[in-house]
Amino acid sequence: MNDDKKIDWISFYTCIALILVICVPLAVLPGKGGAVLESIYKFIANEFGIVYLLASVSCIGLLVWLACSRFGHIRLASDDAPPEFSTLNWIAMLFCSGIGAGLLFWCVIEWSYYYSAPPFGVTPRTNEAAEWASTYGIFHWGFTAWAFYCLPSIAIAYPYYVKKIPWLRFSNSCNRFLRGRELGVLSRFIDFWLMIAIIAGAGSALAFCTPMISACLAWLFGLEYGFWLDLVVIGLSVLIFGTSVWLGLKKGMKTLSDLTLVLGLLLLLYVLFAGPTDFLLRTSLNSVGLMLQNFVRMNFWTDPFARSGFVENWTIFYWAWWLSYSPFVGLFVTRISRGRSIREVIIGMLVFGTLGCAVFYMVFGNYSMHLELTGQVPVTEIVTTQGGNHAIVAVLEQLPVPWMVITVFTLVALTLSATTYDAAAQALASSLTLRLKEGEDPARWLRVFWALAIGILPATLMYVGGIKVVQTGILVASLPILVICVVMTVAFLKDLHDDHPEMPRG
Ligand code: NM2
Repeated sequence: MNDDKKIDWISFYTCIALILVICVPLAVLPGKGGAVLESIYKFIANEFGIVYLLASVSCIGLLVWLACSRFGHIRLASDDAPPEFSTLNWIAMLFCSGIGAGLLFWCVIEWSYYYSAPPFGVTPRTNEAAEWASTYGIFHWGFTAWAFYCLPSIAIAYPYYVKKIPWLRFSNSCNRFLRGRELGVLSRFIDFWLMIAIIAGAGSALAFCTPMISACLAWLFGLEYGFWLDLVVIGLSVLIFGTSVWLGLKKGMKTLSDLTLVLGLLLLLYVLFAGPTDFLLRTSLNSVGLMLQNFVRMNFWTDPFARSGFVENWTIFYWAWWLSYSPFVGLFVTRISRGRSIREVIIGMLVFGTLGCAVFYMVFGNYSMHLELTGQVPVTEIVTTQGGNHAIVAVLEQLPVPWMVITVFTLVALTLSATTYDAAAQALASSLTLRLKEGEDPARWLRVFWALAIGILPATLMYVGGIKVVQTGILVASLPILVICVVMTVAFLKDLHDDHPEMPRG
């Protein structure tokens, strides 16, 4: 094996041991493990919820300041070489790395939850509730959420490219405080936690998406929807992203991301024009206005008097979910952003990331809402009685040539989740590789190993504990990430000021 790609065996085995320590008790005592996790969820959401809200606001504020500041034009590269990937490829990859098929699941049905239990004390199932319902999903996948991805990306990329730390690990971001102890307990703890967050986050994606893809396949091929079909779907996803990981970044992930982008755009255009175009455009424009006008309110809303649970159940859960993905997305974005400036990364992620998610919500979410409001499909009822997957199929079925729509929808879901796992496997593999030169991929076997491990482990967890366990896991896993993110931000800002004391304004 190439000596430059030496594996950090201690971390490797400790990571595996950690996964077993978490999974085995849950597998053996599913009920008990689930109950413990559930009470932890409540405790964190109630006691620390406000910290997540504060973090999100600070994160977005900091990024806007950074993009406008003299530091914005700092290039993330150690030489003058042009960016490694074209801007379009780069945007496609950064979108696809952090967004999985969960987007497709939630964008079709999320509004229905808000319509029946709206925020701000609005009366359920009214026109006002519908306006908020079509807006809140965009907010939960919008600027604030992407800020959680963006800050770690820059904080990891800066030490890697500018300070030339020769490996690409999550703990790099705190290197200022860990210098000389790169393989010490604290550094290793940070890198282990990346693992835990990936397992929790990836589990969530699998938990939501596998049944959705199964339901689509069951409809397409007239199969019986059930456990075995879910297993086939997991196998299929693992096969796709395992192959992509094996092929490497340029042949695998890049191709898959481009394919996802094209298929996704075609699907959106089809629904926009084959569906009620006028309604979709009106509701979308209205939501943009409503969100922009209430952006501050939505970010700062703690619901202090009514305590309806909306903030804890939705906003805090979402922020935790984005946070749990943020380390691996940060590592992956670092890997693909050589030659980009800090400003470009911020704009690329906040603007294009938000835009990408928003169009799915605007087109699919509002289309689905239209079906309910016109009495064609009782989406809310199907969601509560049969589950989101059936509601999604019932919505897609209404479009002209439904088999084509459902086929493309399933393909986009498969490729989107494959790209997310691909990025996660890359991040894990690079975290366990000592000395990784700029532009280099970690060893192939290690990437494939993690691709299989993160496909199989969350699947086991999911069937042992169910979605609730996975959701709870996300919140638990995200709390230490929140602390690490604060430390990394302080380290990053101190480094910036030390390295660029008197730069002219740019
Ligand atoms: N986030 C973006 O399947 C997915 O879309 C996973 C979920 C963290 C809310 C990503």
